[in-house]
Amino acid sequence: MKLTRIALIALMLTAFVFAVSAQTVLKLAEIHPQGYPTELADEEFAKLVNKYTNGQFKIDIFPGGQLSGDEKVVIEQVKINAVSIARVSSGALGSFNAQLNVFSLPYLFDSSDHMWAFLLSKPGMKMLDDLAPSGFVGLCWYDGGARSFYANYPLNSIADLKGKKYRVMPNNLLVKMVEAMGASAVPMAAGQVFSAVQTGVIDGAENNAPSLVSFNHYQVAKYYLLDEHLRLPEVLFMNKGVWDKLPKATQDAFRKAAAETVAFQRKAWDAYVIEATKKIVAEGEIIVPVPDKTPFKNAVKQLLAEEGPKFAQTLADIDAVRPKK
Ligand code: BDP
Repeated sequence: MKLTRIALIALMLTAFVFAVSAQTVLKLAEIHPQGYPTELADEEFAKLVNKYTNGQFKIDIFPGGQLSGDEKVVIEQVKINAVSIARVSSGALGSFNAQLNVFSLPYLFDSSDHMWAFLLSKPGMKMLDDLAPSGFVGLCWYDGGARSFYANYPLNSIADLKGKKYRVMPNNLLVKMVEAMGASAVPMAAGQVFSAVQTGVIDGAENNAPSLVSFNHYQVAKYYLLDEHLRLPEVLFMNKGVWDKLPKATQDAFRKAAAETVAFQRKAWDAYVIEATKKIVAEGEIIVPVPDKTPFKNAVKQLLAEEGPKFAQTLADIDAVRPKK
Protein backbone atom coordinates (compact mmCIF):
# COMPACT_ATOMS: atom_id res chain seq x y z
CA MET A 1 0.00 0.00 0.00
CA LYS A 2 2.75 2.40 1.12
CA LEU A 3 4.85 1.34 -1.83
CA THR A 4 2.06 2.08 -4.30
CA ARG A 5 1.69 5.55 -2.86
CA ILE A 6 5.40 6.25 -3.21
CA ALA A 7 5.31 4.95 -6.75
CA LEU A 8 2.34 7.18 -7.49
CA ILE A 9 4.06 10.25 -6.10
CA ALA A 10 7.20 9.42 -8.08
CA LEU A 11 5.11 9.08 -11.22
CA MET A 12 3.40 12.41 -10.64
CA LEU A 13 6.72 14.08 -10.03
CA THR A 14 8.14 12.70 -13.26
CA ALA A 15 5.08 13.86 -15.14
CA PHE A 16 5.43 17.30 -13.60
CA VAL A 17 9.13 17.61 -14.46
CA PHE A 18 8.38 16.37 -17.96
CA ALA A 19 5.54 18.84 -18.41
CA VAL A 20 7.69 21.74 -17.27
CA SER A 21 10.73 20.90 -19.36
CA ALA A 22 9.10 19.31 -22.42
CA GLN A 23 9.39 21.25 -25.59
CA THR A 24 6.87 20.76 -28.32
CA VAL A 25 8.31 20.80 -31.83
CA LEU A 26 6.04 21.71 -34.73
CA LYS A 27 6.95 21.41 -38.41
CA LEU A 28 6.41 24.32 -40.80
CA ALA A 29 6.43 23.74 -44.57
CA GLU A 30 7.59 26.42 -47.02
CA ILE A 31 7.95 25.93 -50.76
CA HIS A 32 10.42 28.80 -51.20
CA PRO A 33 14.12 28.55 -50.36
CA GLN A 34 15.94 30.07 -47.42
CA GLY A 35 16.23 33.83 -47.66
CA TYR A 36 13.01 34.30 -49.68
CA PRO A 37 10.75 36.93 -48.03
CA THR A 38 8.11 34.48 -46.82
CA GLU A 39 10.80 32.10 -45.58
CA LEU A 40 12.43 34.92 -43.64
CA ALA A 41 9.02 35.65 -42.13
CA ASP A 42 8.62 31.97 -41.19
CA GLU A 43 11.95 32.19 -39.38
CA GLU A 44 10.87 35.35 -37.59
CA PHE A 45 7.62 33.63 -36.61
CA ALA A 46 9.53 30.62 -35.22
CA LYS A 47 11.82 32.92 -33.26
CA LEU A 48 8.94 34.90 -31.76
CA VAL A 49 6.87 31.81 -30.91
CA ASN A 50 9.85 30.41 -29.06
CA LYS A 51 10.29 33.68 -27.22
CA TYR A 52 6.64 34.24 -26.33
CA THR A 53 6.12 30.65 -25.13
CA ASN A 54 9.31 30.81 -23.05
CA GLY A 55 10.93 28.09 -25.09
CA GLN A 56 8.02 25.66 -24.78
CA PHE A 57 7.42 25.63 -28.52
CA LYS A 58 10.00 25.17 -31.22
CA ILE A 59 9.10 25.50 -34.86
CA ASP A 60 11.21 23.57 -37.34
CA ILE A 61 11.09 25.11 -40.80
CA PHE A 62 11.39 22.93 -43.89
CA PRO A 63 12.07 25.41 -46.73
CA GLY A 64 12.59 24.88 -50.45
CA GLY A 65 9.72 22.41 -50.79
CA GLN A 66 11.62 19.76 -48.79
CA LEU A 67 8.36 18.20 -47.57
CA SER A 68 6.74 18.60 -50.99
CA GLY A 69 7.25 20.87 -54.00
CA ASP A 70 3.51 20.74 -54.49
CA GLU A 71 1.53 23.20 -52.39
CA LYS A 72 -1.64 21.14 -52.75
CA VAL A 73 0.16 18.23 -51.10
CA VAL A 74 1.53 20.56 -48.40
CA ILE A 75 -2.02 21.71 -47.59
CA GLU A 76 -3.15 18.09 -47.40
CA GLN A 77 -0.24 17.38 -45.06
CA VAL A 78 -1.40 20.19 -42.77
CA LYS A 79 -4.94 18.86 -42.93
CA ILE A 80 -3.87 15.46 -41.51
CA ASN A 81 -1.23 17.06 -39.26
CA ALA A 82 1.72 15.36 -40.95
CA VAL A 83 2.94 18.99 -40.90
CA SER A 84 1.36 21.37 -38.40
CA ILE A 85 2.02 24.74 -40.03
CA ALA A 86 2.59 25.98 -43.57
CA ARG A 87 2.92 29.12 -45.61
CA VAL A 88 1.13 28.87 -48.94
CA SER A 89 -0.54 31.00 -51.60
CA SER A 90 -4.24 31.77 -51.21
CA GLY A 91 -4.53 30.57 -54.82
CA ALA A 92 -3.66 27.05 -53.70
CA LEU A 93 -5.62 27.26 -50.44
CA GLY A 94 -8.71 28.43 -52.35
CA SER A 95 -9.27 24.85 -53.51
CA PHE A 96 -9.76 23.89 -49.86
CA ASN A 97 -11.70 26.96 -48.71
CA ALA A 98 -14.08 28.46 -51.24
CA GLN A 99 -14.17 31.91 -49.62
CA LEU A 100 -10.48 32.39 -50.31
CA ASN A 101 -11.19 32.10 -54.02
CA VAL A 102 -12.23 35.72 -54.02
CA PHE A 103 -8.50 36.47 -54.35
CA SER A 104 -8.38 34.41 -57.53
CA LEU A 105 -10.64 36.94 -59.25
CA PRO A 106 -8.44 38.93 -61.65
CA TYR A 107 -7.95 42.67 -61.11
CA LEU A 108 -9.58 42.53 -57.68
CA PHE A 109 -7.32 45.12 -56.04
CA ASP A 110 -6.14 48.43 -57.48
CA SER A 111 -2.77 48.24 -55.75
CA SER A 112 -0.78 46.69 -52.95
CA ASP A 113 -2.09 49.41 -50.60
CA HIS A 114 -5.63 48.50 -51.52
CA MET A 115 -4.98 44.81 -50.86
CA TRP A 116 -3.46 45.53 -47.47
CA ALA A 117 -6.23 47.93 -46.51
CA PHE A 118 -8.59 45.00 -47.00
CA LEU A 119 -6.45 42.22 -45.50
CA LEU A 120 -5.92 44.15 -42.28
CA SER A 121 -9.55 45.26 -42.02
CA LYS A 122 -12.03 43.37 -39.85
CA PRO A 123 -13.56 41.41 -42.75
CA GLY A 124 -10.07 40.66 -44.09
CA MET A 125 -8.87 39.31 -40.75
CA LYS A 126 -12.11 37.37 -40.33
CA MET A 127 -11.26 35.38 -43.45
CA LEU A 128 -8.37 33.87 -41.48
CA ASP A 129 -10.82 32.64 -38.81
CA ASP A 130 -13.15 31.42 -41.52
CA LEU A 131 -10.60 28.79 -42.49
CA ALA A 132 -11.89 26.81 -39.46
CA PRO A 133 -14.50 24.72 -41.32
CA SER A 134 -11.68 23.54 -43.61
CA GLY A 135 -9.76 22.28 -40.56
CA PHE A 136 -7.29 25.17 -40.47
CA VAL A 137 -6.51 28.23 -38.39
CA GLY A 138 -5.24 31.23 -40.34
CA LEU A 139 -2.44 33.03 -38.51
CA CYS A 140 -1.65 35.97 -40.78
CA TRP A 141 -1.42 37.29 -44.34
CA TYR A 142 1.77 37.95 -46.23
CA ASP A 143 2.45 39.84 -49.45
CA GLY A 144 2.68 37.88 -52.68
CA GLY A 145 2.88 40.90 -54.98
CA ALA A 146 1.25 40.94 -58.39
CA ARG A 147 1.33 38.03 -60.81
CA SER A 148 1.94 38.39 -64.55
CA PHE A 149 2.46 36.07 -67.52
CA TYR A 150 5.87 34.88 -68.65
CA ALA A 151 6.81 32.60 -71.51
CA ASN A 152 9.53 31.10 -73.65
CA TYR A 153 8.45 33.14 -76.72
CA PRO A 154 8.02 36.93 -77.14
CA LEU A 155 5.06 38.30 -75.21
CA ASN A 156 3.85 41.79 -76.04
CA SER A 157 0.09 41.83 -75.65
CA ILE A 158 -2.89 39.70 -74.66
CA ALA A 159 -3.13 38.51 -78.27
CA ASP A 160 0.13 36.62 -77.74
CA LEU A 161 -1.54 34.33 -75.20
CA LYS A 162 -3.89 32.91 -77.79
CA GLY A 163 -3.68 29.15 -78.25
CA LYS A 164 -0.66 28.81 -75.95
CA LYS A 165 -0.40 26.61 -72.86
CA TYR A 166 0.02 28.31 -69.50
CA ARG A 167 0.54 26.69 -66.16
CA VAL A 168 -1.79 27.67 -63.31
CA MET A 169 -2.01 26.54 -59.71
CA PRO A 170 -4.51 23.70 -59.34
CA ASN A 171 -7.64 25.84 -58.86
CA ASN A 172 -10.66 25.90 -61.19
CA LEU A 173 -11.07 29.63 -61.03
CA LEU A 174 -7.49 30.17 -62.19
CA VAL A 175 -8.09 27.75 -65.05
CA LYS A 176 -11.12 29.79 -66.11
CA MET A 177 -9.17 33.04 -65.81
CA VAL A 178 -6.38 31.91 -68.14
CA GLU A 179 -8.89 30.49 -70.61
CA ALA A 180 -10.85 33.76 -70.60
CA MET A 181 -7.62 35.45 -71.65
CA GLY A 182 -7.31 33.14 -74.64
CA ALA A 183 -4.76 30.52 -73.54
CA SER A 184 -5.13 26.90 -72.44
CA ALA A 185 -4.62 26.41 -68.72
CA VAL A 186 -2.50 23.53 -67.46
CA PRO A 187 -2.80 23.06 -63.69
CA MET A 188 0.41 21.74 -62.15
CA ALA A 189 2.63 22.11 -59.09
CA ALA A 190 5.13 24.97 -59.03
CA GLY A 191 7.91 22.43 -58.72
CA GLN A 192 7.13 20.99 -62.16
CA VAL A 193 7.02 24.24 -64.12
CA PHE A 194 10.74 24.57 -64.86
CA SER A 195 11.03 21.29 -66.74
CA ALA A 196 7.58 21.65 -68.29
CA VAL A 197 8.64 24.93 -69.92
CA GLN A 198 12.06 23.57 -70.80
CA THR A 199 10.62 20.55 -72.57
CA GLY A 200 7.84 22.55 -74.22
CA VAL A 201 4.98 20.78 -72.40
CA ILE A 202 3.80 24.31 -71.61
CA ASP A 203 4.74 27.68 -73.15
CA GLY A 204 4.68 29.70 -69.98
CA ALA A 205 3.24 30.39 -66.57
CA GLU A 206 2.29 33.34 -64.40
CA ASN A 207 3.82 34.60 -61.19
CA ASN A 208 5.56 37.44 -59.36
CA ALA A 209 9.20 38.36 -60.07
CA PRO A 210 10.51 36.85 -56.78
CA SER A 211 9.09 33.45 -57.79
CA LEU A 212 10.70 33.66 -61.23
CA VAL A 213 13.97 33.77 -59.32
CA SER A 214 13.18 31.31 -56.53
CA PHE A 215 12.04 28.63 -59.00
CA ASN A 216 14.65 29.63 -61.63
CA HIS A 217 11.89 30.09 -64.22
CA TYR A 218 13.62 33.14 -65.71
CA GLN A 219 16.23 30.73 -67.08
CA VAL A 220 13.72 29.02 -69.37
CA ALA A 221 11.08 31.74 -69.87
CA LYS A 222 12.73 34.95 -71.06
CA TYR A 223 9.64 37.06 -71.73
CA TYR A 224 7.65 38.67 -68.93
CA LEU A 225 4.52 40.70 -69.68
CA LEU A 226 3.56 42.85 -66.67
CA ASP A 227 -0.23 42.66 -66.93
CA GLU A 228 -0.50 42.13 -63.13
CA HIS A 229 -3.73 40.16 -63.34
CA LEU A 230 -3.70 38.77 -59.80
CA ARG A 231 -2.71 39.77 -56.29
CA LEU A 232 -2.85 36.56 -54.34
CA PRO A 233 -2.04 37.09 -50.68
CA GLU A 234 0.09 34.45 -48.99
CA VAL A 235 -1.22 32.73 -45.86
CA LEU A 236 0.48 31.37 -42.75
CA PHE A 237 -1.88 28.78 -41.30
CA MET A 238 -1.95 25.69 -39.12
CA ASN A 239 -3.82 22.50 -38.31
CA LYS A 240 -6.93 23.29 -36.28
CA GLY A 241 -6.75 20.12 -34.16
CA VAL A 242 -3.29 21.12 -32.94
CA TRP A 243 -4.46 24.67 -32.35
CA ASP A 244 -7.53 23.61 -30.36
CA LYS A 245 -5.33 21.66 -27.94
CA LEU A 246 -3.13 24.66 -27.18
CA PRO A 247 -3.83 26.55 -23.94
CA LYS A 248 -5.30 30.01 -24.48
CA ALA A 249 -2.05 31.70 -23.41
CA THR A 250 -0.13 29.72 -26.05
CA GLN A 251 -2.68 30.54 -28.74
CA ASP A 252 -2.28 34.22 -27.82
CA ALA A 253 1.50 33.85 -28.08
CA PHE A 254 1.18 32.30 -31.56
CA ARG A 255 -1.18 35.06 -32.68
CA LYS A 256 1.05 37.81 -31.31
CA ALA A 257 4.09 36.25 -33.01
CA ALA A 258 2.29 35.93 -36.35
CA ALA A 259 0.92 39.48 -36.22
CA GLU A 260 4.39 40.86 -35.59
CA THR A 261 5.84 39.14 -38.66
CA VAL A 262 3.51 40.91 -41.10
CA ALA A 263 5.29 44.27 -41.28
CA PHE A 264 8.59 42.36 -41.34
CA GLN A 265 7.51 40.27 -44.34
CA ARG A 266 6.10 43.25 -46.26
CA LYS A 267 9.35 45.11 -45.90
CA ALA A 268 11.38 42.08 -46.98
CA TRP A 269 8.97 41.57 -49.88
CA ASP A 270 9.23 45.11 -51.24
CA ALA A 271 13.02 44.95 -51.09
CA TYR A 272 13.14 41.56 -52.77
CA VAL A 273 10.82 42.54 -55.64
CA ILE A 274 13.38 45.18 -56.61
CA GLU A 275 16.29 42.78 -56.19
CA ALA A 276 14.59 39.95 -58.09
CA THR A 277 13.60 42.27 -60.94
CA LYS A 278 17.18 43.55 -61.24
CA LYS A 279 18.45 40.00 -61.27
CA ILE A 280 16.20 38.75 -64.03
CA VAL A 281 16.89 41.83 -66.17
CA ALA A 282 20.62 41.27 -65.70
CA GLU A 283 20.09 37.67 -66.79
CA GLY A 284 18.43 38.79 -70.01
CA GLU A 285 14.72 38.72 -69.14
CA ILE A 286 12.70 40.93 -71.48
CA ILE A 287 10.16 42.74 -69.33
CA VAL A 288 7.28 44.43 -71.13
CA PRO A 289 5.19 46.88 -69.06
CA VAL A 290 1.44 47.05 -69.65
CA PRO A 291 0.39 50.63 -68.91
CA ASP A 292 -3.12 50.05 -70.25
CA LYS A 293 -4.67 46.91 -68.81
CA THR A 294 -8.06 47.40 -70.50
CA PRO A 295 -7.72 44.49 -72.98
CA PHE A 296 -6.97 42.11 -70.08
CA LYS A 297 -9.79 43.50 -67.96
CA ASN A 298 -12.22 43.22 -70.86
CA ALA A 299 -11.26 39.61 -71.43
CA VAL A 300 -12.26 38.64 -67.88
CA LYS A 301 -15.44 40.76 -67.64
CA GLN A 302 -17.74 37.85 -68.36
CA LEU A 303 -15.91 35.62 -65.88
CA LEU A 304 -16.20 38.27 -63.17
CA ALA A 305 -19.91 38.68 -63.89
CA GLU A 306 -20.38 34.92 -63.44
CA GLU A 307 -18.15 34.41 -60.40
CA GLY A 308 -18.48 37.75 -58.58
CA PRO A 309 -21.94 37.15 -57.08
CA LYS A 310 -20.53 34.19 -55.09
CA PHE A 311 -18.41 36.65 -53.15
CA ALA A 312 -20.85 39.57 -52.96
CA GLN A 313 -20.21 40.57 -49.34
CA THR A 314 -16.42 40.31 -49.59
CA LEU A 315 -16.43 42.27 -52.83
CA ALA A 316 -18.43 45.01 -51.11
CA ASP A 317 -15.91 44.99 -48.23
CA ILE A 318 -13.02 45.21 -50.71
CA ASP A 319 -14.73 48.05 -52.51
CA ALA A 320 -15.30 49.90 -49.26
CA VAL A 321 -11.53 50.24 -48.70
CA ARG A 322 -10.61 51.05 -52.31
CA PRO A 323 -8.27 54.05 -52.24
CA LYS A 324 -9.70 57.19 -53.81
CA LYS A 325 -8.26 57.99 -57.21
C1 BDP B 1 4.25 31.85 -55.54
C2 BDP B 1 3.77 31.57 -54.14
C3 BDP B 1 3.83 30.10 -53.83
C4 BDP B 1 3.10 29.31 -54.89
C5 BDP B 1 3.60 29.69 -56.26
C6 BDP B 1 2.83 28.97 -57.37
O1 BDP B 1 4.58 32.25 -53.22
O2 BDP B 1 3.28 29.88 -52.56
O3 BDP B 1 3.29 27.95 -54.71
O4 BDP B 1 3.52 31.08 -56.45
O5 BDP B 1 2.60 29.57 -58.40
O6 BDP B 1 4.09 33.20 -55.84
O7 BDP B 1 2.51 27.80 -57.21
